[in-house]
Amino acid sequence: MSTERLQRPLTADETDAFRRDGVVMLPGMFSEKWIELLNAGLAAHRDEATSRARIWDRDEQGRTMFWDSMAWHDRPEYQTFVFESPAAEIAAQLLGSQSVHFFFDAVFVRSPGSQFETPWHQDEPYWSVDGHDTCTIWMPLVPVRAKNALAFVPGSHLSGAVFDQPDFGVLNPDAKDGVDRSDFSAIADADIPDIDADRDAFGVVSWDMEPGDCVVFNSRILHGGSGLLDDDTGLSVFTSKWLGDDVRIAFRDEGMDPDFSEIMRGYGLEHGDRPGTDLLPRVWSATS
Ligand SMILES: O=C(O)CCC(=O)C(=O)O
Repeated sequence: MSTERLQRPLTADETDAFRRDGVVMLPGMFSEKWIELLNAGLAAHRDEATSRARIWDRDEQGRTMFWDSMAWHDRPEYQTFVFESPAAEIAAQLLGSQSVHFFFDAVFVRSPGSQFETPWHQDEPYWSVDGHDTCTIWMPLVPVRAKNALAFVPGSHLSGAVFDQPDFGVLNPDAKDGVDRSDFSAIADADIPDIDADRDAFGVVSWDMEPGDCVVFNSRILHGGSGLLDDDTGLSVFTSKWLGDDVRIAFRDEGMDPDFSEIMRGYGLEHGDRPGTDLLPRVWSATS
C-alpha cells in the first residue's frame, strides 16, 4: 500500500512553525476526493457508530455534539484515507520522523447552533503512548470560521507540564454505560490556566478554514475552545492521530478516555514497546 504524494510541498516556514509553536495551519493539503470520501465515511459512520461513541452534549433544543473514535477498523473510507492519503507523509515531515504509525481516528460532529465548547486540554499525557513525536491532523469537512475552530496556545507543547484537565467521561448527557471516569489530578502536575480569561495574553490562535485545509498539532499542546456555533452553522471534523520516532506504548492507570490499553494488550503490545501490529500500523517510512 502506498500513500499519495503531497498535494504541495510543505514550506520551511510551515515546518518551523510546527516545531516552534506546536501547531500549524496548512491550506490546501487534501483534494476534493479525500473530503468526499471522509464525508461519505462519516455519513455511514453515524449509522454504525462504535461502542465508544457518545454524545458529548445534548441541549434542550436537541442540538448535539457527537464524538467517536477508532472507527477505522470497520470503515473502509477511513481505511483508505489512513493508508492512501497524504496524511501520513504530512505527519512524518512535520514530526521529522523516519516512519510514522497510525494511532486512531476521532470525529467531532456538532449540529447547527451547538453551543458546546471543547474544554481546554492536552492529548498525549492522557494517551496510552508516550513521546514528543505525536500529532493530530484536524480536518474540517465543512467551512469553519476562526471563532468556531479548534484553538491553541502556541508553544505550550514545550512547557513540560501535564495540566489537570476536565474529565471527558462527564460529557455523557445520555448516561451511557461503560464511560471511563478518571482522576486526572493523579497524573497532573499543574492546574490548567484560565485561558479564556485573556486569550490574547496566551497568544491563542485559530484559523478560518475550508475543506482541504488542515491544522496539525503536537499532542502535548493546550487546545480547546472550539464550538459556539451560529444557528445556521454545523461543524463536522475528522481527525487522525499519528506516532513518530520517539513514541513508546505507555499504559497509564488514569487518563486515556476511552482507554485503549486492553485493546492494545490484546494485540500483544506491552508497556515500553514501539507501536506496531495491525492495531497501530506503520503507514509511512522514509525508506519505502
Ligand atoms: O474539534 C474539537 O472540538 C476537539 C478536537 C480535539 O480536541 C482533538 O482532536 O484532540
